[in-house]
Amino acid sequence: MPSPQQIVETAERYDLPAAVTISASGVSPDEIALARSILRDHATGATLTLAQSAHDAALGSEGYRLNVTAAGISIAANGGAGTFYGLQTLDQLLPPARGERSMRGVEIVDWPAHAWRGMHLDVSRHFFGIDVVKRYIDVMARYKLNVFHWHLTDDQGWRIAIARYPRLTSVGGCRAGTEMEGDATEIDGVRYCGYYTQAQIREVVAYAKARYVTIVPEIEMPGHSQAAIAAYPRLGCGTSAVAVRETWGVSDVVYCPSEYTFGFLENVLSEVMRLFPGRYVHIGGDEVPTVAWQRSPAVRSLMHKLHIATYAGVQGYFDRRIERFVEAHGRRIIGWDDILAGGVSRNAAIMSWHGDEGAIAAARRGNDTVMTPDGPLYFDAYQGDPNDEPQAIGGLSTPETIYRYRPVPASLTLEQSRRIIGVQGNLWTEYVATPQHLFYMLLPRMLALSEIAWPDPQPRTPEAFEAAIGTQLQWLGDHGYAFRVPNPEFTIEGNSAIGFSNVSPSVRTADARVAPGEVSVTISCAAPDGAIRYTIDGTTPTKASTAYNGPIVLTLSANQTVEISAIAILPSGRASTQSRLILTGAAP
Ligand code: TNX
Repeated sequence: MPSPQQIVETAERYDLPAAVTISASGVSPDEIALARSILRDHATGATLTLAQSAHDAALGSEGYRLNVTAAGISIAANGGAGTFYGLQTLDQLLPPARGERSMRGVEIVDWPAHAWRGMHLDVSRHFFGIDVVKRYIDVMARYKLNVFHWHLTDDQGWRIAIARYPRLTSVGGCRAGTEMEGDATEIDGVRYCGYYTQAQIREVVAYAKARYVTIVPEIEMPGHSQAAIAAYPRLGCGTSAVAVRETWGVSDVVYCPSEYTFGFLENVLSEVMRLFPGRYVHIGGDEVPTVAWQRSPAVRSLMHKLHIATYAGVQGYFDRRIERFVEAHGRRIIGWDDILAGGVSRNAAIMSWHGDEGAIAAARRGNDTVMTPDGPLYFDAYQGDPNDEPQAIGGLSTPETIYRYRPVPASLTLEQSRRIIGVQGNLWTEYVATPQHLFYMLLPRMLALSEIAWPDPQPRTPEAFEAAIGTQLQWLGDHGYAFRVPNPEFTIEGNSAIGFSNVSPSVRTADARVAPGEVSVTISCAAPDGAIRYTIDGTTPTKASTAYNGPIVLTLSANQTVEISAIAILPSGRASTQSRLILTGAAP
């Protein structure tokens, strides 16, 4: 996972030897070391040939060929990224450390459909230290994602040290409290702080680079900037001082388009660009309330002087000034699709979060666009019944809904569709306060993201994809990732179900009408070592409920309803939420 673009299984088998023999040409020592560590993890030797020379046009800069024959394993690529991805695939093909000592022959030719395969993380609403960030990047790279969008600033906290403006972190990095879960009117009164030093940022940038992940830093402007304005009140248009925001939602406190603000942002961005070598700088641009601008005499005179008629025009002026500065430093801006309203240049890349609409508008205008629609690709949405899940922002996003999402809108012409440079998941953290919860929100959903980011078209049905998740869950569990345990699935056998519909995936309840008589129900779970417990009396199953050991056989009479509820439990004791099957004997 993600599925390779082309894979052919051959009749050959490769019996793995005890010794490691690696022959490499053109490959960096880092990739050779990675190959060794993968073989060590699988407790095996192998005869492995790594060849890297830029001549295979079919592969591009990130593709690879991987062959397993009776004689050994070979990986060929044009560059380091291709070799790295070939090795990730090898890691998934090798038998487990205690598994059989041979491999099936395969010929794989693989390359990504999308150049931007991103995952975002909001560290402002809740802060995550660099060890957590590195684990996040690790798992991204394993599934061939290559852009880490680091949302470093927002109303609720400024998280990156800027040498020239120490108050950004000493004041902007702390809030006096946080709204209570489930009650936005109550503040817990617990001081909440966190930021990265520049040395830590450099460390993470280097760590990501070694895994072919580029970091896109986001410095929000002109909205979502209350933490910065709390630190340096002159940045705002208001006259009264503000504190770092303690509640979620959108703040009215925004940067004033003054020379002081532009000077500040240029100084901040200069430091940011020195830390992050990637091509893109994310300047935010979403959700900018204009009340502060409307009240400001300074904004009124600016509009008069520059003949700007609307507040969208003021944001356009703001964005273009910043864009000119960023471009003068050889970089490009990317911003949320809200920046389209003010009329940015063609060079600006757009991150489309308002469904596909922003992307369609951007692609038609000729702007490069990353698809990250609120809904399927918002990893802060619920993954199941809100009654069973930890508090989330709303909506529903499951591996299946993500897998079904098509990143290139069908209404675009071929020419316009070239503007869709990739796809990304966003993980906002208003309700995500711990690393454990963070990985619960990320995994296994991110595997579905990798499947729509890397191959195109999708080689598997959504059902086959969900079934294939199992092997990956084993790996994630073995490596200490606290993924969400997938809900058990039901299959009805021996009786042709009259109607079997997943009435509402959000409540994980299936409704089936069956012919009266004997009905056999099978329960399965994607996690290979998950044990299933169930009830048939309408109560919520617990770890003490009946253990599932094989098909449940029921005899249903006409109009009789039986409800089967099941949970999956891992050896670690972590359990899924319940899935319910409501079976009704059809009326004669
Ligand atoms: C909107 S998406 C925001 C974020 C919130 C998110 C919650 C976007 C560009 N802005 O500030 O965290 O909704 O889903």
